[in-house]
Amino acid sequence: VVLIHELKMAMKKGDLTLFYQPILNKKGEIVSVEALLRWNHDQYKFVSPELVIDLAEKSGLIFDLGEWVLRESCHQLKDWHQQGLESLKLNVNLSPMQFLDNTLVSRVEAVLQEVDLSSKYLELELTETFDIFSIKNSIDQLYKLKAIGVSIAIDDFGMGFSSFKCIHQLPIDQIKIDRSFVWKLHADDYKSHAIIKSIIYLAKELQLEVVAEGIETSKHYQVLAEYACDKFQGYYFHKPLSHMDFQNQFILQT
Ligand code: G
Ligand code: G
Ligand code: MN
Ligand code: NA
Repeated sequence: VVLIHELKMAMKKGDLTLFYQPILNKKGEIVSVEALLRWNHDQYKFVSPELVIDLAEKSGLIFDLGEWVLRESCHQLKDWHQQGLESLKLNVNLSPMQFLDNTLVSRVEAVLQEVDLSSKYLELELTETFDIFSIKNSIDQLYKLKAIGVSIAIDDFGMGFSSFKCIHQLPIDQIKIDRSFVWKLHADDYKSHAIIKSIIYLAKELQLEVVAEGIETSKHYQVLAEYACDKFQGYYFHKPLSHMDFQNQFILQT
């Protein structure tokens, strides 16, 4: 309860920040960044984003927090576009709870308009570990988001209880293979190899993009590249970076 109050204060004071983790294509070019929430708490230093999201969901702050994350990251992306990274895209995590808000779609539209950012640069990630089907209107809202040109990704794919149902019934564009499968890609773990190959095969059949997350070693990368995964994300390439670090590394100073 104290923390919820502090989270409200943090939102006001500007103690929440976003980090950005690069996502690479097959050529090794950075094609997108995933915005990840960080809370710089005076006392506890870093509070884990899982806890922050959990608190926000329980307190109802998630609606405003989610909108803040979207607005902040879209502004940042626009800035990077203007600094020369014109084709960079943005991945933003959505809490499934945000679909309880019937104004979600119009809020997303309003932010894009305010920032003057085309919807084609925005990809919203929906975690598969929550039952999105249990929320009334969630599928309608997804179709509306898609209709305005936003892409939809299924995050943590394979960890939920309805992976195939999500693929079958939701208007998705991208699958993000859960990192737990990536981490088990040892030479002798034939099941992990089979699972990953199948996910990639399925994605191709349905013309969905497939991203592997949690890539930590060159071995992980090699195997995924061999299986023709489209995009790659993980500490092996880049950790989530502060906007300054991202800028210093990837934007040529003029
Ligand atoms: O950044 P990190 O890997 O520690 O994130 C941990 C979890 O918190 C991940 O599941 C991630 O999807 C989630 N997360 C991080 N930032 C956000 C956010 O802005 N919104 C939502 N809903 N989840 C987030
Ligand atoms: O669930 P989601 O994919 O949104 O989670 C993103 C989280 O994964 C972020 O908190 C990020 O810090 C973390 N992450 C990204 N790449 C790696 C990685 O290679 N290894 C580990 N352990 N975590 C990662
Ligand atoms: Mn994610
Ligand atoms: Na994930």
